[in-house]
Amino acid sequence: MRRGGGDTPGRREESDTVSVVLARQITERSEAISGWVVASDYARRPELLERYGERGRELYLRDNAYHLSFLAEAVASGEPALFVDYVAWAKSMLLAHGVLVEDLVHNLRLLREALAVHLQGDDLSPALAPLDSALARLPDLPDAPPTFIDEGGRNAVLAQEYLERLLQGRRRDAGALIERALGDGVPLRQVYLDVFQRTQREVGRLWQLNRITVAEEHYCSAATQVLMSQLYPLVLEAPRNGRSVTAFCVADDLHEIGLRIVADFLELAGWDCDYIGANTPGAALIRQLERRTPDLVAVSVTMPYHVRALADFVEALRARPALAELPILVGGRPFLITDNLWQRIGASGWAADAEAAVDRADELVRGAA
Ligand code: B12
Repeated sequence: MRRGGGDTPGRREESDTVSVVLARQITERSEAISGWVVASDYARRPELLERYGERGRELYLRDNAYHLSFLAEAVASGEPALFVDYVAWAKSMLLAHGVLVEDLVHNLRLLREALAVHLQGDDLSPALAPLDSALARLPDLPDAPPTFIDEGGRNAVLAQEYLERLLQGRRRDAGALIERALGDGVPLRQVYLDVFQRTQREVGRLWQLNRITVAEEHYCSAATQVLMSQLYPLVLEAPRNGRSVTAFCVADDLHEIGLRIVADFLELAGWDCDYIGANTPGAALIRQLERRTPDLVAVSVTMPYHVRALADFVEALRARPALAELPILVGGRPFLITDNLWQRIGASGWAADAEAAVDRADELVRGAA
């Protein structure tokens, strides 16, 4: 598995400009494009009304707005893989909610037609490439993603039992299980990665497949967050190494558990961490960084359509003379899907998980000194 990379700060490339302009058009014209797709499909295939009813039309419109938000980011960043991953997700999600794969195929083909009608520019190929990749891959994409708790994996039994207890609403028992495992010698870092990270991803998969409700997902996430807070004193026991980091998630991104694990691993390695958490506006963060400048900034993004906010943050930071050289370490789901996204947005490096993040953070700060 790729675990991370990075050295000197990169720059957004000139060649991105056409893509960024097209992506902006997709975002601005999303409502018109979605309306065109749905009206065309219902006009061409009257059986849709019979299959999904009047409500189906509303859901279809909503889904297309969602498709377009992912497409826009894949176009802006020149990473079709982001959209292919999204279509894999959408395929299994839609199947679990009774939508036929052939209808998704029609949908994507119509989106292609709609872009030709609604976008302006001499060369629309950067906008069409992610759609073409997704259409080509769609038949081979699995109907359901595989479990994250593979039998035989390190601490897999512990993870499975922890998840079962949470799904049964037995939060205290789940906590007791973790306390016992730590007492039996399972290292804290393994509890974080093998149990919390894995079960969080599994919970997401179960929600995606319509096997648990959003309330059950919230319950599991909240229980794990409480437990992590209870374990925090163990994190603070580590001796300090004299380095500092500010960690945050970009504006509108509410997924903070991954970043929190990264922050706790850095604390365990001796870093002083200003953990800011979810949904942080870039401008406010820059003001804070000017007042209290750390050795490193660590930024998390989960939803691909928030990658632009990160790209804008990087650009804004680099434009401030006092902060221009500050190393920026990035991570989160979009970076697990693509190879070069971190470079394209001008970050200094990326890491696939909290363990790799510590190594990369050390390298970046050593390199900057
Ligand atoms: C919990 C959760 C939520 C919670 C978050 C609560 C919280 N307090 O954090 C809530 C309910 C808010 C939420 C909302 C949504 N979610 Co959500 N969510 C999840 C879930 C189940 C778990 C996230 C998590 O904790 N993962 C575990 C952590 C440990 O993993 P990680 O984030 O990858 O972090 C590791 C690495 O990536 C890396 N890393 C992460 N950040 C950083 C930063 C740096 C600097 C570095 C170096 C490394 C690094 O290190 C971390 C630790 O090892 C995921 C499933 C999943 N696969 O992750 C879905 C998931 C991400 N959500 C999803 C969706 C669709 C949504 C919503 C759009 C749903 C909706 N319709 O409203 C919204 C969007 C909200 C928003 N604006 O951000 C989808 C995304 C699908 C896609 N195609 O992109 C997922 C994948 C679920 C699924 N399987 O369908 N969600």
